[in-house]
Amino acid sequence: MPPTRSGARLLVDQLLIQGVNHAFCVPGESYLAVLDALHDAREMIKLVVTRHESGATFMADAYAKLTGQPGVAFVTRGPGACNAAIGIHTAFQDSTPLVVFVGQVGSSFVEREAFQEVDYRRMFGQMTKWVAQIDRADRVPELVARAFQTATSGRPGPVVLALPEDMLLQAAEVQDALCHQPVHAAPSDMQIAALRRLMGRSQRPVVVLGGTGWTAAACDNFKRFAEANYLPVACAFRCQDLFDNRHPNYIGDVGIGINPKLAQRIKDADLVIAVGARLGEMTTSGYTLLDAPLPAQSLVHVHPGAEELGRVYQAQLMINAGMQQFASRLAMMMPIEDAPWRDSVGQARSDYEAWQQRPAVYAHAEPRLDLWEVVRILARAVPEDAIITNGAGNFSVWAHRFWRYTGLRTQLAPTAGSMGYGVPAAIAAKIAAPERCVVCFAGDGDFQMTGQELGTAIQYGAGVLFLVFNNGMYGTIRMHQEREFPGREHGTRLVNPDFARIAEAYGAFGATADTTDGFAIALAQALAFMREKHLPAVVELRTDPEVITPNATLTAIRATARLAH
Ligand SMILES: Cc1ncc(C[n+]2csc(CCOP(=O)(O)OP(=O)(O)O)c2C)c(N)n1
Ligand SMILES: [Mg+2]
Repeated sequence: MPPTRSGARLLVDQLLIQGVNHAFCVPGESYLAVLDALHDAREMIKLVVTRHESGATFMADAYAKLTGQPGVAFVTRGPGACNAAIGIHTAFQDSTPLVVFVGQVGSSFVEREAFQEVDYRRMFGQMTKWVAQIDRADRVPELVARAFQTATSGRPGPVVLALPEDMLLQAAEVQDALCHQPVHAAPSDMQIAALRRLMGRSQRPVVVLGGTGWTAAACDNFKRFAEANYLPVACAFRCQDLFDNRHPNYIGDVGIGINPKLAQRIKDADLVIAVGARLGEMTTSGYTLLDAPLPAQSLVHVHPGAEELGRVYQAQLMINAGMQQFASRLAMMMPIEDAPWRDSVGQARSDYEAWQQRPAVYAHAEPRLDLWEVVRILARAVPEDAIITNGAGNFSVWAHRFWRYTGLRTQLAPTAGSMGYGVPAAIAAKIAAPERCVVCFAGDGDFQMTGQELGTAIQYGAGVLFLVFNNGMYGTIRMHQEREFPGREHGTRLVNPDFARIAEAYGAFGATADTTDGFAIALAQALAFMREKHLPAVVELRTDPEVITPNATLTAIRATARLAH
């Protein structure tokens, strides 16, 4: 007979079986019993207490992206669940395996709109792979195992499990579950042969890598395939770490602010091989690089989720496969002989390198604080496997366009475009991989969405470098405003605090830079502080609000828009 255990103890025992060693939470009285059971498991499961539930779910998402293991978060009922929602939505759009446990009212009060009562099935129905409530303690092993199985298999994603308070205290005699086993489809011989045939007929192929589920071995296998076939390889929006950006076959990222030459190259291609990418709005420049639903180019779409294939694009060849399964077959595929596109890789690479030169916005005047130089100075100062995180905003373009991500798990960024992601993601990365250097790019708006997690970074000794690009506004929206409604700024200006002093108040290093040289000095001081104290540092960059993108000033955008209107 299995021992008698409470629902809460059963839950924590299942987490151990599922291989969980980190969980992120904001506590709530609704799941006190779980906290108590986690107390006994504290040597095995590190519980990271955050300042806001968005921090908990963003950290769990980043943890999963970085480690390849499902992220776990605990949040309390209604208000906690609402705060957590942004991380769940992000995990859904980013295909990140996540298991979120939410407190729930006791079963005797259910359906009375009791204190903080929400029906999570309706609330999270559209932004999770699965949402359920565990009503009986003896179902805990089964349902927790299914949560991990669902989150990690096929196209990964978030699962929410609600925990009625009385269930956590109920006693049950039930056996433990087994550890989950992520299951992924593999390509058939016929599909690999069909791919080779399409390649054999092509003159101008382009590859786009994206999505999740990649491993170091999968990336390596893919690299060998690309090299053997002289293929130009681009990466989807915010998936730039799937292929070493320094590699001669890497030709840039397909996202916001795409290199126009790369966009043209994709439009002119006769074969697009999209591997792992969802081919969403951002990766297709609003469904224009590939016409929807039937692209002009031949399309090979490889995706771990069967339901994703044919959702929008009617590909010539659809392959439902996990990245590891697909890439290992590619590495063994006989290369195409005398590939006619062989010499075009060099041209595509030159286009990428030209796109990384000093940008147009700085062509005429010497800026006081040169963000292009900032990226170069940073690249010289940190190890090549540094992890770069960011949230959403125009500032992130400086990282996406000018940073060279050196390989798998050097980038943590929300394809969902969630502001506030970068700060908690960086902290989670440092907690998960303390030996790595972690740098967060944040806008002034972006930073203030989750900047309070600086407290979490201090508490857990997460020595992360935060760069706050302060232009005194929600710049992205201002840019769109000037394009659509020139000269009518409204609701996008920000009055900001002194970010360096905020950092110091938390016990972090703080400095402000308003010149390029000033940045170099502040960076050196920040890195020295982080090395010595193992605590975070914040460097605020007072940027020129006119420099709204690497391509254009606000004034130029306004003037062009006025002419057009
Ligand atoms: C949670 C969330 N709220 C709102 C938006 C819409 N949005 C996208 S970028 C942006 C402004 C970002 O401002 P900031 O971080 O200062 O960066 P900047 O564009 O000024 O460089 C806003 C409000 C969003 N993407 N996510
Ligand atoms: Mg800003």
